Amino acid sequence: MRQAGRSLPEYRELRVGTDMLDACLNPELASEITLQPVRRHGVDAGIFFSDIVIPVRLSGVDVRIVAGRGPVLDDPVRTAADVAALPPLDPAALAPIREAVALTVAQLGATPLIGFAGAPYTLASYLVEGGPSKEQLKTRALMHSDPETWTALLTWCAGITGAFLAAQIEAGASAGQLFDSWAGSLSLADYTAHVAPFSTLALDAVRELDVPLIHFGVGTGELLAAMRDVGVDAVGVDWRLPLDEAVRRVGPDVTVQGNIDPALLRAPWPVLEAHLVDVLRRGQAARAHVLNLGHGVPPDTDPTVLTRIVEFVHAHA
Ligand code: 1CP
Repeated sequence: MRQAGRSLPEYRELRVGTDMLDACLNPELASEITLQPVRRHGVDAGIFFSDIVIPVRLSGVDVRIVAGRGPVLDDPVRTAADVAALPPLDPAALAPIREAVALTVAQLGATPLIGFAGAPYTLASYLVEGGPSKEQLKTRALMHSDPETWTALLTWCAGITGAFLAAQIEAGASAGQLFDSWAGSLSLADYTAHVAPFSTLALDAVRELDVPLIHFGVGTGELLAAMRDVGVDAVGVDWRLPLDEAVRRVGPDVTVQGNIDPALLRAPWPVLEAHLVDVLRRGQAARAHVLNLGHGVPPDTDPTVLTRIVEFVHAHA
């Protein structure tokens, strides 16, 4: 999950003087950052340290990550000509990603590594808006006003993000998670007609690699069944929807992932413990449950709380 464990002092220390995307493209550094929270917390899987905009950068688009804000582009992509000018991704550019994953998997031993990528809609929202945006108004306007440009843009995003995910799985990642973080802004009708087909297309790049696929978004309670239908083994659920209700919505043949409320990481332990018990109990409605947070770890989280959650779950689940 977003910035999972990257609240650690050892992470901050390693990152001093290195730009975020440069850190992602340095195989030794990316591997070491991936391993830090696994070592410290004893979690059952690692998530690869990278970012959803890495394949955009590797295609040659000028995107950077601004601290405290997120991905920013000085030249947003808004017209048919802008989309036509998007460069193809040279597969050779993914070499540092393959190398970082291979290094990491070698050190993780029996602990699996989760690879990930951004879904086409969420990626497109950064390209069109030029940065983080609450409701993606320009993006959703483009979807309806210029369907041809929309199709070209989302097809480009699906191609690069599918290649990014495939590179990680081919190099040894044991599962793939597609993050459509901002899909919760969409109506079910828009999601189904204008977004889901491109998420399916992105995942087509990895289907033959035969690893479990997870699909996550924020505020996507109304979209969960449609997100399942792009062809995944698990859906991620944010903290808004109880897991047993999520299971009711997606049916018995899907694993659920979630959904500790990140706000409760700062609550007194007995409050957090009661929440964990509730999340674990509701998760039993599913055929299988991957426990994690309902969204990212807030950067000011006390890391000892995360370790305590892992210990509690290992003792009680
Ligand atoms: O958790 C991890 O460290 C794993 C690696 C990871 C992942 C899975 C990072 C590193 N980013 C992501 C995915 C990601 N990136 C998503 C999807 C998941 C989610 O919803 O959180 C999104 C939307 C982004 C875009 C992004 N990158 C943001 C969000 C901005 C916004 O619009 O709200 C931010 C803040 C970044 C920067 C970033 N990416 C990752 C880290 C550790 C950071 C913080 C930068 C830093 O430490 O300097």
